[in-house]
Amino acid sequence: MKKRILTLQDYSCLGRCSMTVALPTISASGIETVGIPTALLSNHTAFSSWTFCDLTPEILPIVNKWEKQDRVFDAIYTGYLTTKQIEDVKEVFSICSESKIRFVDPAMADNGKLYPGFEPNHVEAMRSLIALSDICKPNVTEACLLAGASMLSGPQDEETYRNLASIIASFGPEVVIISGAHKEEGKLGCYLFEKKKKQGTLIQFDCLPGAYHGTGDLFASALIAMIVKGKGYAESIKIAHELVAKSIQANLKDGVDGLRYGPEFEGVLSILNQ
Ligand code: PXL
Repeated sequence: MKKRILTLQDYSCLGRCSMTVALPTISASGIETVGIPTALLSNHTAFSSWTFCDLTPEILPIVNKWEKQDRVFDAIYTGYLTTKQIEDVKEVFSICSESKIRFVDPAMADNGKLYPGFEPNHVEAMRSLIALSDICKPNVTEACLLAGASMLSGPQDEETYRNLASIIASFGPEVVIISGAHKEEGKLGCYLFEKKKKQGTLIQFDCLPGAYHGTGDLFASALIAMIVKGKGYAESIKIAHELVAKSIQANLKDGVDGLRYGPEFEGVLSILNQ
């Protein structure tokens, strides 16, 4: 049976992120992508201004229109959501309850702060969504906010990441993957925590220069695609990282401003279908 992933996140027309990254990335892995755009923006919010059309009223009618067999997915993957959309997404989880994996990327903060437009109550709402997830993939900033811990930046020891991940796992998810974790300068990686094994591993890679918007979405899309393809968590993390690293190398080669226009992934997607 062909595999299918349902993803719910915004569609930002300009600046690679969210849906414009998820659709091609998951499709390139050979998995069908069913995308519900939760909002339409002219561009993502790291630009100086943007338009925003809220598509919340469409979410439940879309899912309710589908035949019963069309509501079963190998994974439901959520990304950037507004605070009030979280309740609707919980309802989608319930309607599509026969789906195998609920994968939540909190997509709400980076570099020590919430993205523009989010209030602190968003963190609480996101915690309630994470409680229903099987796999949660926060970055370090999001992990600190979700765990209610003080904000961290720079290298940390493994124990610190383990504490954050186990607090988040205690809310519900079986697996927590903290991206951007590292214990050495010049490295960047992921902390992988599996509740049933009661332990975690830090997987580190070399850090590339520059600042990029949308790499979290690229990483999350590739990660869930590889997990659905049946690769193990550590291998999925390595492949997703390789995709991000090769995309950044393309930005560097072409001199493209990755902070606004995002990771140049188009030429390297083939690594996902091997
Ligand atoms: O990459 C996360 C993201 C997704 N969608 C929108 C964003 C951001 C981060 O800023 O602004 C609209």
